[in-house]
Amino acid sequence: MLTKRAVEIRSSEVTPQWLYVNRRQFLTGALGVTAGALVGRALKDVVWPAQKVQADSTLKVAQKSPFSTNEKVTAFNDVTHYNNFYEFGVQKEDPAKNAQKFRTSPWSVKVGGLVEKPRTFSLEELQQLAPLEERIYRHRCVEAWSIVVPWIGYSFNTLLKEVVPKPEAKFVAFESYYDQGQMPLGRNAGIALPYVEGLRLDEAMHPLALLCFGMYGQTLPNQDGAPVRMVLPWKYGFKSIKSLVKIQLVKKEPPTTWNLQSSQEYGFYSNVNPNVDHPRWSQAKERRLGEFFRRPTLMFNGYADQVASLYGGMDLRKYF
Ligand SMILES: Nc1nc2c(c(=O)[nH]1)N[C@H]1C(S)=C(S)[C@@H](COP(=O)(O)O)O[C@H]1N2
Ligand SMILES: [Mo]
Repeated sequence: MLTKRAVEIRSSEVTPQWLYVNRRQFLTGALGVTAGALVGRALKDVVWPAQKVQADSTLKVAQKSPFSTNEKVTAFNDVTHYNNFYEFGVQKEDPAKNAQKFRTSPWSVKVGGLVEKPRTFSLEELQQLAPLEERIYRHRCVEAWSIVVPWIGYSFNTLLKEVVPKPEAKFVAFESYYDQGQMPLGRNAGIALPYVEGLRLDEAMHPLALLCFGMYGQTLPNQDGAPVRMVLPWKYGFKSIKSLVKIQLVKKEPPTTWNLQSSQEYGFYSNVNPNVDHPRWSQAKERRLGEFFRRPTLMFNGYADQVASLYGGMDLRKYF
């Protein structure tokens, strides 16, 4: 069982000691004895905002998940330096460079639309809805590269059950954070921002759909979608929307960023399918980062046993 919640191990245990001592000296020097009488957290946020973002890294995992693959995990360095996060630039090495100062605290996620209990969650509230699990998933980008990542989070359906979808709700619409000030390269990304994505409600309810807060035992690096993202391992990577700020339950299929950009190339479903090629390249094989030879791509990225029944009776060439 979880001995300590993620939010409890923040700052004091994770902050390097020199930083912690300096901060205390700074507080005492600047504010004298009155500092202790003030609300510690609020004061800390005011006095030392940048430190808070950088030093919070360890994320305690309560349990390993039976959904994990036993394939070799991709090197942390590859997963954090070969990214798609167009808000921070369109080259693979751009997000690692340009997202370093992205402010991810404080953070909140607004959940509403066709639900009985609409609510805005702080990141801390969201993290505590369920014990955090480590799930080692394959991730397959539509561009035909892939990675294996030990993500940390819990099934997205936990959040849905918390807000209680109304019977009319049929789809879930997701939206990423967007701020031109912090993301100046977003203007030149060639896609409409904020980034939006969507799932059919039954897909969103599937236990494999992960609400993700971390990876490799740490909170998410900014370039990988801090502080909270979706991970949908049976779908092409672009469905796994990063830096989530808004979730709406809706009646109709919501617009999705890459489909808006080019509907012939990127469908709403975008389930990994080696038998349906992208108009401009084959989807039969993929390159795993860190490996030389390409490997065959698996139907539903290897998750067919779990998810194929969601698409029974559907022509997967039509609903690509
Ligand atoms: N907001 C947002 N989410 C996004 C993207 C993006 O550009 N912006 N890129 C997507 C694509 S194409 C992929 S493959 C994955 C990449 O996740 P990773 O960089 O953590 O491997 O994020 C997806 N989520
Ligand atoms: Mo992707």
